[in-house]
Amino acid sequence: MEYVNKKTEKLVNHLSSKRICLVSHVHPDGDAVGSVIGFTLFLKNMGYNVRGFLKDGIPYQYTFLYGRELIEKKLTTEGSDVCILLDASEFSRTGFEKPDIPIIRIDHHKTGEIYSEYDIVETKSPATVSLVLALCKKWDERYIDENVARAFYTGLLTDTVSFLHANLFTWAFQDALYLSQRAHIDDIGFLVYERKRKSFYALLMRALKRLSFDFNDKLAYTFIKNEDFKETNANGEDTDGIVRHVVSIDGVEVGVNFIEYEKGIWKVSARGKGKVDLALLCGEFGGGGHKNAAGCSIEGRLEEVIAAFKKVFRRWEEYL
Ligand SMILES: [Mn+2]
Repeated sequence: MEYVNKKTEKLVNHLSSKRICLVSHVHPDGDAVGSVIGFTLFLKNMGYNVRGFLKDGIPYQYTFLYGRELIEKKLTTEGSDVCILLDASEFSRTGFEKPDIPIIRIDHHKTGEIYSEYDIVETKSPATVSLVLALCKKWDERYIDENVARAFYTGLLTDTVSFLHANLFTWAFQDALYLSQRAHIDDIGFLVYERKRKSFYALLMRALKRLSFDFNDKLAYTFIKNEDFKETNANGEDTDGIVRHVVSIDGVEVGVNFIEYEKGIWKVSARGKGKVDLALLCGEFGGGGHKNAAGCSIEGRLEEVIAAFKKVFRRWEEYL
């Protein structure tokens, strides 16, 4: 916390009277959405000139959040002095062209780029929203209103997979307590997890039918082909959560979903249970993330992509 305290103080001083734009990664998860929306609302409450951007917009499961309508899909940094990159290891993850104004990164991913002396990168943080919350508390906590708190709680809930994972549970629970005292949060779990579309189950059924195992059933994987999206009427948001079913199997250490969003380009979504460092593993393919949740992209035919992944995975075999 020492590091976060020092850095937040420094960043608050630096940002005062600046015009700010906020961005996060493509295929945004709850942490990306929660940190962009929550921070945008907070800065607006304080009277700042702020704009929030997400290339892919707000996914269906987060459309209940107040403030979603403020988030823009096309990045324009004209009129902004600084761009804050949230929950992303590098700017390229935003899907936007890198702007020519200073970038500051606030993130909890293990790997990535450092953009300035003001960056706050703390891997112990349970979510990026926790770092943004620390910043807002330092700034002026009176402006953390109901809507800000609900956005932050959504990020915390989803990035910890409903408090299933956290590098520091005490930190996660302290934030949850704080946010629950500032907003009613009892409906958020339902809104995020129990409003799945039929198309999600159509994709899930295909994925479960294709389950494969290797390395003595320690590795389980499945795949979703580009055609599957059209045939099931699903879109990219419907893949969210499928990999959890794969890794939840008893005895499986690592679960992987290979998703062909674009023809011939497979997005690898990997989840683990602590024995394999998936951030490092995915890093070998130019990706990254956290120890137990990471991703990367691999190009090629499905068989080649799976073989390439297994080849790298083999190096972790002794830890299984
Ligand atoms: Mn995150």
